[in-house]
Amino acid sequence: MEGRPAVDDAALGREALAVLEANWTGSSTIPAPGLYPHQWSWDSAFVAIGLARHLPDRSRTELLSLLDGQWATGMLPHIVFHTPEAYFPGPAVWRSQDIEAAPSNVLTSGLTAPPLHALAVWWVWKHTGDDTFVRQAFGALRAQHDYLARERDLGGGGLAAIVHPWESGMDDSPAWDEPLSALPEIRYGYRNVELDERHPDSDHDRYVWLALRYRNAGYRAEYLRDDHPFAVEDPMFNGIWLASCHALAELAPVAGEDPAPHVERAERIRSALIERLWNDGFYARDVRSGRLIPLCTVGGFGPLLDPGLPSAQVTALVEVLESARFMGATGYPVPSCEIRAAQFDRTRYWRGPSWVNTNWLLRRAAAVHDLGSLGQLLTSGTLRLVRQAGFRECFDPFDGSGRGCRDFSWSAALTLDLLADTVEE
Ligand code: 9WN
Repeated sequence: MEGRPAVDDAALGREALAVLEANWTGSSTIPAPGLYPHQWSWDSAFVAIGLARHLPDRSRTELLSLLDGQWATGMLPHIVFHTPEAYFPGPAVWRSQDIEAAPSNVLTSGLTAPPLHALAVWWVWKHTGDDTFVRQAFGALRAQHDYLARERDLGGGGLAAIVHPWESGMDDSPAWDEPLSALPEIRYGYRNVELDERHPDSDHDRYVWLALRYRNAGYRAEYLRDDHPFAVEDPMFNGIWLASCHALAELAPVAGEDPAPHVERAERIRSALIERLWNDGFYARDVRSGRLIPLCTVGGFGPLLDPGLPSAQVTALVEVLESARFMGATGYPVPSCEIRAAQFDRTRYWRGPSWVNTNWLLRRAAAVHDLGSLGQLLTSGTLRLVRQAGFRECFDPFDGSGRGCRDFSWSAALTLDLLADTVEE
């Protein structure tokens, strides 16, 4: 299905629903036909958010089927393989069936993804008032957060570290160039042809090498702590985690649980973000070198999702976001890397193009901080992108042309949410 320019909001909404219908497998939504034939973790959370006001039953099923892939450690995998569809790296690479903590009834990857799920459950609850769903999901979400606190605080300062670029959801972000360049040069010579446009050989081979090292170490926490060569504290991953802690605190009474531990965790993450990643902007920290990575990407705005972020940080971040370094110059919100950086590339994936999911997250941040005009700019700019180019994976931030695959689920789902907002405003 090709997204044609949709003349009015109702037509755009119908096209979005048609894409999500086509990508629905019966228990979850694939990110896009062909390239992504399984269930991806944060994609599912975005789909559930987008459908909450349209097909809430679908949102609930989506999230619960993702939680089926959770490991006994609490780790929520970044891919759940519900079908034997070919994908690289697939189950034969991850070998979750050899891991005792992995579920026995479904195959998964061994990495995690940005922990957006508590926010997604909260979102569904807010729009449906379904307490039973909250009670069904709460234990798994709490376990996911406990896992991050217990096994991923590799820097020891209260933040969760990603151990692979795929865990950020922003695979080829130039923020990972420096930690990746410290790894040995790898040449496996095999790769998914479809990835060619996206990642140079050397990056993709390093991604696979890192994943295999972790797998060969049995996905052990001690290996991550002592030996794994890639560990980065990402402001977007942690900003999302913080927002999800607030969500869990609000959901706790519904599930008959104490909100206090989640409030305390949110405060600890906020302090750690400011102490460890703030330097007139939020930057990723390479835990192995101990250095901040001096590059401004869209990930640096993640902590804006925190309603308790001090106003000094909020003001400084919004100024940069609206400036000619980001959306002030491009015409479309929000380039994934600041445009004056040498690494900026308007055509390449997370190295420059705009994405509907990060626009939606920043739209959410604007709502949290009562920044009405910023929120409107993000909504109208994002709707202009999908109206003109269809539900593409990402977009050239200067001319709005579509990049990556077509009929991309989160682009469709979050469009539905933005359309619902424009009706409510
Ligand atoms: C690796 C599915 C996923 C998204 C990520 C996006 C991309 C995969 C890839 O696609 O990652 O997991 O093949 O590059 O970067 O955000 O979840 O849509």
